[in-house]
Amino acid sequence: MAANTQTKYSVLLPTYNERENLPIITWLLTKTFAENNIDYEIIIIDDNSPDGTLEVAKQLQAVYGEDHIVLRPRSGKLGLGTAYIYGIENATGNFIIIMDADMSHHPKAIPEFIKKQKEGNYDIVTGSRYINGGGVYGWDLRRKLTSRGANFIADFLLRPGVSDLTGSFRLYKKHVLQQIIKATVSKGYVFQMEMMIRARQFGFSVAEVPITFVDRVYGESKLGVGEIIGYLKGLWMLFTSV
Ligand SMILES: Nc1nc2c(ncn2[C@@H]2O[C@H](COP(=O)(O)OP(=O)(O)OP(=O)(O)O)[C@@H](O)[C@H]2O)c(=O)[nH]1
Ligand SMILES: [Mg+2]
Repeated sequence: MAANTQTKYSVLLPTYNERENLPIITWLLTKTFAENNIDYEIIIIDDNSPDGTLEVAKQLQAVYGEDHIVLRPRSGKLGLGTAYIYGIENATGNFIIIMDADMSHHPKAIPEFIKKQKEGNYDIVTGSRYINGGGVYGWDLRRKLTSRGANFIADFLLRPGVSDLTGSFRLYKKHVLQQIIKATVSKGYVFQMEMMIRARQFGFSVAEVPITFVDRVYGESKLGVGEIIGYLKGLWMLFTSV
């Protein structure tokens, strides 16, 4: 118990049209932290979702309390990269957990991330779908191949030593994330990968934990040809510049 008193975890939860998913993910997060006696806050960064996600977030804050649910809404859809930066600026924890709000990332993995981090005092622990024990459920073959292909090409060109580069379920020491995010220039899917490349560049230690990724519970997916081309362009930029 005493070991946890100085350690606090800030979960950054960026949301855009997640009104159905948000109550479930919030409940699972609060349950996981409470059961494991972990000090935490959940920072919800909503970008003025047209589906009224912020109204749902306010109700959740009323239920779970302002010390556990922090609302940091923004006026429009400004993108994930700046949502994380805004979240970090508002975080009071010394560790940051980044995850999606659409239930693709299950909170039950968080205690494993924390355990792993402590084992080697790692700077970063990243959830991997592509190591033993991990996996992907609910995706069609096209989406699976796209994800595998994206990781394969990045691994081939950049040799980052991390098996899941495009995943976004990660635990960071706060100052480490601050430094990495400041150096990261990409947008879109390449963003998560660049963060790992920068981590290696700065010499930060990265450990992996297997995770099971499930396709989003509610809402439409947006991966299209534009995102794939954007990814390849970003990859090339990194390959020629890092
Ligand atoms: N604040 C904010 N959150 C966003 C934005 N775009 C996406 N998100 C959230 O970021 C997380 C990841 O986005 P997703 O849309 O799930 O991306 P994805 O998993 O690659 O694609 P899906 O197949 O649609 O799930 C989710 O919690 C989204 O609600 C944005 O512009 N601003
Ligand atoms: Mg998703």
